[in-house]
Amino acid sequence: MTHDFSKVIEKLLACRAALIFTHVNMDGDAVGSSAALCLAMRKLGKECYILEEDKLGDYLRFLVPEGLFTDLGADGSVTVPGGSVPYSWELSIAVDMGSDSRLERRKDAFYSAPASVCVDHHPAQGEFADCRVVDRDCPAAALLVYELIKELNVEIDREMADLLYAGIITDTGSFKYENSGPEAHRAAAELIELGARYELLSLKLLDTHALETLRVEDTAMERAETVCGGRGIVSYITLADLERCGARPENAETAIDRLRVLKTAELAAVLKEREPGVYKLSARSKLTGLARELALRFGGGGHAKASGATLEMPLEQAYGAVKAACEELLEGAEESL
Ligand SMILES: [Mn+2]
Repeated sequence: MTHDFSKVIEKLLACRAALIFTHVNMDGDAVGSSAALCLAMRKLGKECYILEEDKLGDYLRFLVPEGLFTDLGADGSVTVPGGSVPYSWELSIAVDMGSDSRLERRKDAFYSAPASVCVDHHPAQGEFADCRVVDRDCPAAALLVYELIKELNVEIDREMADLLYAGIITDTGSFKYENSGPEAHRAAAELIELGARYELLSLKLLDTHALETLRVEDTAMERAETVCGGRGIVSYITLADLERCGARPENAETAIDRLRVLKTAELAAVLKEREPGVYKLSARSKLTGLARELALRFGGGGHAKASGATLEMPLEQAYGAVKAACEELLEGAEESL
């Protein structure tokens, strides 16, 4: 898998300072790809930071060295650790971000730079940035960033290898998803040769959950209902549930994976209340693209088998609509399991 990074590289090399943006609610690929690129830029002598929208989840913190993140001030300005004047940068870099809607409050900051690039692997949802390398068939943004860093001739140290490996295992479900073809395996092998701590990373990223997360998963499980004779499974998690479990929104992220393993389920969906009356839909399908079809029905998108949407309506209405849509999609689709 080779991509033409020449224009992106031109911009990376031409700037003095850059700011990296990745999707809100960072996962292993978002943080892995953006932090590895940030470290590579610094090795090239550039000033570079990642502008966060929300704080990194606890389980990802061990991956990232101190001093890479900065956040948006209340007045919308960007300051960097130790600097009092607003940070000024010439290049905005988006990684692992399919749409500029995922910039949320950082949108003005992103477009305030004279130039912008985007390196991504989501199906395009409206083009943004002056210069783009987008490959929707690439399993992880970290894989694109790995290729880019090699082309920049930056030496990949163990810290960077860990970050890139983390991105790959996150987005391939530890090489279980359809997207984990030979490129992902080959890159993973190379990154292990460069020092990536694969056992520790798999353990910490994929096989470890906080007690609060297990409690939220249990809540979603207890309440789960099957639709279409067990071909679908749906559930929801409210803010009150999170409070009862002593949990934070990120503790609800894995509930969908618990539901998804139901033997007969071709499609799984979970609604997670983000703020009163605002529900994030997460959908997963096994062998079909039904997850994306479901998300599209609610104005969302994502990958064929893993996607999401946002519903702004009362819970009863949102949950009813999702159940009905699952039922309808499954009835219209041939049995896949
Ligand atoms: Mn990704």
